[in-house]
Amino acid sequence: MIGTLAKEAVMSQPAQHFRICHLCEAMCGVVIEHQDGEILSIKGDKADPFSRGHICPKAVALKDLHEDPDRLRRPMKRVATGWVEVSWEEAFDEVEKNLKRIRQQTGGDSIGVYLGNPTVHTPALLAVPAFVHALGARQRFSATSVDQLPTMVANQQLFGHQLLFPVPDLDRTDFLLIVGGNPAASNGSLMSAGDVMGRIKGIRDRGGRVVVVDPRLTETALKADDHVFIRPGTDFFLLAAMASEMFDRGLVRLRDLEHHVEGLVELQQALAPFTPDTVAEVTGVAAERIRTLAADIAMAERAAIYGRVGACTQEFGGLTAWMLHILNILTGNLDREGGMMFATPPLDLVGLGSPGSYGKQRSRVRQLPAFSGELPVSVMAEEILTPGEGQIRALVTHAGNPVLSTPNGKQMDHALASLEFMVSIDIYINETTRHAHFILPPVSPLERSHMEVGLSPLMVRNAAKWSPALFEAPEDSRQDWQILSELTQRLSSTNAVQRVARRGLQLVVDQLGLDTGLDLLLRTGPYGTHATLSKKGSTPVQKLLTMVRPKDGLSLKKLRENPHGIDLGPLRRQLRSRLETKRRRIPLALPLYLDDIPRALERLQPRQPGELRVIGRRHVRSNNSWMHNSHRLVKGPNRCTAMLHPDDAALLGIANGMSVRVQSRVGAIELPAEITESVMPGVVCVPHGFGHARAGVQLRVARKEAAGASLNDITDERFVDAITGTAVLNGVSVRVAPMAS
Ligand SMILES: Nc1nc2c(c(=O)[nH]1)N[C@H]1C(S)=C(S)[C@@H](COP(=O)(O)OP(=O)(O)OC[C@H]3O[C@@H](n4cnc5c(=O)[nH]c(N)nc54)[C@H](O)[C@@H]3O)O[C@H]1N2
Ligand SMILES: Nc1nc2c(c(=O)[nH]1)N[C@H]1C(S)=C(S)[C@@H](COP(=O)(O)OP(=O)(O)OC[C@H]3O[C@@H](n4cnc5c(=O)[nH]c(N)nc54)[C@H](O)[C@@H]3O)O[C@H]1N2
Ligand code: SF4
Ligand SMILES: [Mo]
Repeated sequence: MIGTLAKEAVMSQPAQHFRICHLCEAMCGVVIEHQDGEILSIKGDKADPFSRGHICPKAVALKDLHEDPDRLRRPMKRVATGWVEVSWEEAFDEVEKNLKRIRQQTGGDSIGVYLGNPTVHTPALLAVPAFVHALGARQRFSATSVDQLPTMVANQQLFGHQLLFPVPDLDRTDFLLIVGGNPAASNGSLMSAGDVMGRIKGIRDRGGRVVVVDPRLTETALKADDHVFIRPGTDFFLLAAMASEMFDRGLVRLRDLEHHVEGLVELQQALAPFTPDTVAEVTGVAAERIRTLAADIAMAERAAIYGRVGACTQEFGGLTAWMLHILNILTGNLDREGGMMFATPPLDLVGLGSPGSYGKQRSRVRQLPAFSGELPVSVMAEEILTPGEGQIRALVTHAGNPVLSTPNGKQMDHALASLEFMVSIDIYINETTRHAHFILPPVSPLERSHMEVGLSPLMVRNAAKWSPALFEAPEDSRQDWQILSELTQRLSSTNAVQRVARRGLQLVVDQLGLDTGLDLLLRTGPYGTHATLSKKGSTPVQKLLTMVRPKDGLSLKKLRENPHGIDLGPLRRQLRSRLETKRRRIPLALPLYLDDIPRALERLQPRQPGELRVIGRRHVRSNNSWMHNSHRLVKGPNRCTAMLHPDDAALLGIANGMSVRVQSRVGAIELPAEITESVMPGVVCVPHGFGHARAGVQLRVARKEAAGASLNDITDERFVDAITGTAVLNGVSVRVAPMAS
């Protein structure tokens, strides 16, 4: 009795913690109510000016993730009998010894690194470049080449910097065209927008229009004014025909861009073969519809033409990403209010990061081009499996699951199993990390401070937010940046001069901590309290303005004082000062793109009878491959199904719910059929990120309740976009057959 009373006496009151949800690009503000180390509830933070109280069902997974018994708390070593916990010291020593040994024997060419998607969702991103440099890995890969690489290449080619992402000015546009994106499920991507569907609804409420181009009638399409079914992989044809139509009808209206572009005539000539009539059959979009769409967009006062994963990870991803930028330019909507604009983020990554370079290196086996020193992940398995000089013998993964996320997952599985040494910085023993020799787990996301550094150039409205850790990190634990920093120090060459020459920022992070590094960036950023870091192109006037900027500019202290975040206003025009291309012009007709047009012309054919192509699908309660271990998120009907049109199902003798086999060149998967008119005939739609039944995966809930099949066991590592090497994850040819019962 006394004991109970005493306990009650020390019980604290419930407290509120304001935080950014780091799970997707929407950056929602959440209010976490907690007491004595327990999370009581997670709700939307209405006082957050960016997300305005919006959250999605995944927010509650922050609690599940924190409490998940399968989430690793200690470094793990794989031994003959399974996994054992080891001390950080032993893990770091062994990792250092093995990586150095292999590097000494066969050099940096035999060391690979794979950076996964959550790398971008942790401020530890700032510690990554120095780590990769210290590791000396010459074979660098990331989720970029199964995602937005074509857009980054187009940014670099047209605007001179890979991170100059134009984002749709959702709050002011009159016309939004969404090509291959489903924000109702993804909550927006390459456009960080709290309450993205609320903002999209706002367009319609203002009398504007929203049109979705997608082979599936998606959740977003259902909320749009119009939906255009398109055959997978044919968006380039549609967009090129829209451009030709604009040229032919005199609808090209460059507005303020007139003096910023070159190559308009060559562009018009190159696109001439693609007209509404010539592309109607291949795209499955009627010529009249294409004409109307082109005219509507050209006439709209403010239009934003936006494309996402479905537009990038397809056969002509490079050309499609280029055409998306081109159409925004031809309609004068680039860098214009209500069009596609550049953010002015609190941390200026564009000023800090490399502009990017195309094709300076090629992959050893297949000669695919590198972008900014990074190779397309479609070649990673063959670089591990093909013997010879430069074969990858050791691999480091950070927050990545390439076995489920990259094409031909079975081959990747096999490749990882053959590595001489592998270390994963990760929180789970999953399909990928089960092959590692060591796993180094960071703390729970609630045990570290947070800022979305990597997403800062993508915000549809400028804002700044930072969250402190909610819970104290357990003793003897490490954050992602601390793991990376420790490895950086251990793996750097002992040459002191080289060490000092490392980026100033990295030294700050290593010596004074990540938050001090963030503070430095905020203070020297566009809203900071101090003079900007020396930046190309800043005029004396700009410098002067910076000097007289009021002292209460952005700093970490200011963000601490404003836990709901700070609004920094709508997007602003800035093309003139931002363009980093030669002569500060946008080259419209680059050979890189024009040279790929003959390949497209060869594909300008109608669909063969019976031809089936598989595309992907996302669900609001799932997140890539790693959030199926939350019972609350996976409960309910099986979401890992193969959607088929009723006409195709009838031809193949498949009934709803029947188990089917979907077969491609590289393999087959089995899963239930879901017959629905929401996919167009000729399309099979399967979500990615499932396939948890593989031996050794230690995700109890995912295995039991959501094992599913992995779409990437049938996507094909040989099928890539010719320009960028990006994996074709949408539009792979497949055969479908009912399973013998
Ligand atoms: N067929 C098909 N394939 C696709 C896609 C598709 O649309 N269709 N989409 C592609 C896209 S867009 C992407 S971005 C990729 C994603 O590809 P990946 O990044 O390779 O895979 P994820 O599923 O995001 O896996 C994230 C990993 O990070 C770990 N993790 C989670 N949080 C943390 C953390 O805070 N720290 C550390 N160190 N680890 C953490 C998880 O345990 C998991 O192992 O998948 C791609 N694959
Ligand atoms: N709930 C949830 N949210 C997420 C994620 C998640 O896995 N789950 N992942 C996050 C990540 S890493 C990313 S990159 C973003 C992705 O964000 P989005 O790109 O918005 O997400 P997807 O749902 O993959 O949308 C791609 C759409 O392209 C369509 N599509 C497929 N092939 C084609 C084609 O050939 N042409 C056209 N026009 N459309 C095509 C698909 O039917 C699909 O509707 O989402 C992020 N947010
Ligand atoms: S949309 Fe959902 S997952 Fe994305 S940031 Fe908001 S709450 Fe988190
Ligand atoms: Mo992604």
